[in-house]
This record gives sequence, structure tokens and C-alpha cells, in this order.
Amino acid sequence: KPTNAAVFNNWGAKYAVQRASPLVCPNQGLANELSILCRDRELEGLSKNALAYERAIGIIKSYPKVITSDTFKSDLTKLPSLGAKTQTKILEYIDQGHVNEAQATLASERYQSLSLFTSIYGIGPTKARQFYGMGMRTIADLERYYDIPPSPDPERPRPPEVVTEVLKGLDVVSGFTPNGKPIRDEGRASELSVPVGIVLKDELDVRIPRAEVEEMRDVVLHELEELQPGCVSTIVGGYRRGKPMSNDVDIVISHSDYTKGKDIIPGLCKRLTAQLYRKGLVTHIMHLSGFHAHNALREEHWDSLEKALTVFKLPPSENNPVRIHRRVDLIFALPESYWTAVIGWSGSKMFQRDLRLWAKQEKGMKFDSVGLTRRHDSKRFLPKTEEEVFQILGLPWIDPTMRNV
Ligand code: TTP
Ligand code: MN
Ligand code: MN
Ligand code: MN
Repeated sequence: KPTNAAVFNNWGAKYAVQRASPLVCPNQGLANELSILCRDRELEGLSKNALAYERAIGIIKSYPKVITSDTFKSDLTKLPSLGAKTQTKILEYIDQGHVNEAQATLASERYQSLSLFTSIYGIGPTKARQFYGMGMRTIADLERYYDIPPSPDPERPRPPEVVTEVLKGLDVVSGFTPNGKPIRDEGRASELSVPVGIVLKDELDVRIPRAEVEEMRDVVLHELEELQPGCVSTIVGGYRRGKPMSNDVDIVISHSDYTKGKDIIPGLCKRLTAQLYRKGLVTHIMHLSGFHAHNALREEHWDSLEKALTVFKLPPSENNPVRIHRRVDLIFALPESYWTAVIGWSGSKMFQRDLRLWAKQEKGMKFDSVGLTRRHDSKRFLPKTEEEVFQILGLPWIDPTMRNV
């Protein structure tokens, strides 16, 4: 179904869900400069400021022409989501092709270290600032802190066989005992996910091409079909928004039988993860719902669906004798939650945030990945397609590839 034509000209609209936002926009350079400032505020824990930048960037991402002094004056100066400070920065960009503060931020030691630390799985802005406050600046500092043997050549990533060796030495808890029983020690796995993230950083930093995303999906679904026939699934996340390269693979899984699915889905997350672990496909479990309740990644667990956030490694093949570790997120939804789960996990983060806001403020409804309900009487909607979710919310259809806000 094609994206509703009206949303291409709706760049001034208040909510991101009313606008088309392509992967690459005509003002991508400006969006990138402002993203540095947004990221900086996030790293510093200034979430309100970060959100203000995110909103401004959102407008720019859906603006269909190159911004000049003239179009800036005629189109953008009156928008409430572009405050005075942001407008000054946009003008700087029009004049000079860069934003002074963004360049200064990029050059600062603090921004560089905080970005580096948060690029590691399991380290968020708060922990990164703590480490910085303790005087740490580099990956080598983190390796010393966590007692991880340093890379043989600090200039180069560890070769895959060295990575495997170091991981063994770390006595990493994968979340399961060797015979596939979940380890009950709450929080233990999340503590351990940081050193795993450090050792695997170089591998996890490598972006995943679409063909490999699909290959990983096929392998996961093959195991799933053996365990539980009749499941349905969609690759969501950046892949579904059309990104040529992804940071991880996100798959929403449900069951084709609407009635039986209610009994089949609960617990399937653990069963499949254990199966993948036994087969050596999943090497680490960073988070498993119901397994450890509290950890540093709390903010990320923004819904109550069963999910496994894992590290995955494809078996070697003829064309690819050496495989590297990849991040795979498996999300399980009851049939009645499938389409809201697919929408929520397709993102972008901003798109799904504004979907919740739109539902609440404009429609008196509650949207999340689990479902769609009317607030005043708690009536639950049971959408049978993705389009139906948009219809119920009174929104024009926007293709996933136009949700890159
Ligand atoms: P991610 O996998 O973190 O991001 P992504 O798939 O958009 O991009 P990539 O992996 O290539 O970096 O999250 C998947 C989707 O889940 C995301 O698009 C939106 C949703 N999501 C949220 O809405 N809030 C969150 O805090 C997270 C972590 C994800
Ligand atoms: Mn993703
Ligand atoms: Mn993910
Ligand atoms: Mn957790």
C-alpha cells in the first residue's frame, strides 16, 4: 500500500506520525549537525533538551526541499517546534555549512569518551558519565577496570578466534546452564553483559547488510518451526524502515492460530532462546524477560512483551567461513498484539513515541506494542492488520520506509 500522498506535504504538522520521514532527506547535513547536539544532551542526561532537538530534527527530516534563507523565513520561522536557539543554529548552517557548537562538541574529549562508552552494549549515559568521572577515557581503561585481557594489537580489532578465547576466560554467564536451564540469579547476566559488550564491541560495531539479516531470520525461523509449527513473524526495526545496514536484527513473532496462540506464545520466548543456545546459534543472552527483572537496560524495556535480547552467531558457510557475533532481539506477541507489536518495534523511536502521544492527546486512546485501548471505558481494539491500527487511530497510512523520523 503506498504512503498517503498528503503526508509528504505535511512537514509542519505537530506529530511525527502525520508526516512522511524518508531515510535520507534533502537537508541531511543539517539534520546530522543537530543530531550531534541532540546526542550530547542525551549523554549529559538532559532528556528535555535532547527531546527538543529531536523534535526539531523531525521537522527537518520531513521538509521536502533544501532549506535556504528564503524558505527558512517563509516556512520554518513560525513553527512552535523550532525554538529561537535552534533557529540560530539552522541559520548558522545555511551560512557556513556547519553548526559551530556541533563542531566544538565533536572535538571535545568528554563527548568523544561518552560516545565511545555508550557505544558498548550495556553502558548507558549514566554509567558512561560515572566512568568518565573516575578518569576513564578509552576502551583500554574499561578493559583494565573489568579485568579483560587487552587486545593484542590496540590499533586493530581482536581476531574472531581471540574474541572467543577471551570470552571463555571471562566465564560469561549466558543466561542458561549448559543443559539449557535458565540461571535464576537475577541481575547477574546484566552485570556481565558489560564485559561481554566490551569484548564484542568491534564485532557488534560492524553493520549488518540486509541479506545477512534475512539469513539470520531464516535460521531463527527454522529452529522455531521445529519447536512450534505455525508461527508468524516480521523483521522489524531499522531493516523494515529500509536501512541498507542495521545495527541488530529485530524480529516480532506470534502465532497464526488466533485462539491457540493465546496458550502457545507464553513461554515460547524462553523455549526458543534455550533451543538456539543449545545449538550454539545464540552465544549470549543479554536480557530475557521474566529472567532478570532489574538492570541497567531498564529504559529499553518499554513494553511488557516477552523478549530475548541476544548475541547470535551464524554457523560458518562455504562463502562465509568466518562469522562474527551479531545482536538479535526476539519479541513475542499474542496474536491480538501482533500488529501493534510490529508497529511499535518498527520504530523509529520518535515515530512510536509520537504514536503514543497522538493516541493519548488527540484520540483519548492508549497505544503501545501490547495493544490499543480506549481510555474512558478501557475498550480494547483487536486490529487484524497494520493498516487497521492506523485507521483506528485516525491516521493516514505511512509506509514503514517513511517512518524514519
Ligand atoms: P533498535 O533495534 O534499538 O533500533 P533500530 O532497529 O531502529 O535501528 P538499528 O538497530 O539499526 O540501530 O530498536 C528497534 C525498534 O524498537 C526501534 O526502531 C523503535 C523501538 N524502540 C523504542 O521505541 N524504544 C526503545 O527504547 C527501543 C530500544 C526501541
Ligand atoms: Mn534494530
Ligand atoms: Mn534492537
Ligand atoms: Mn533486563
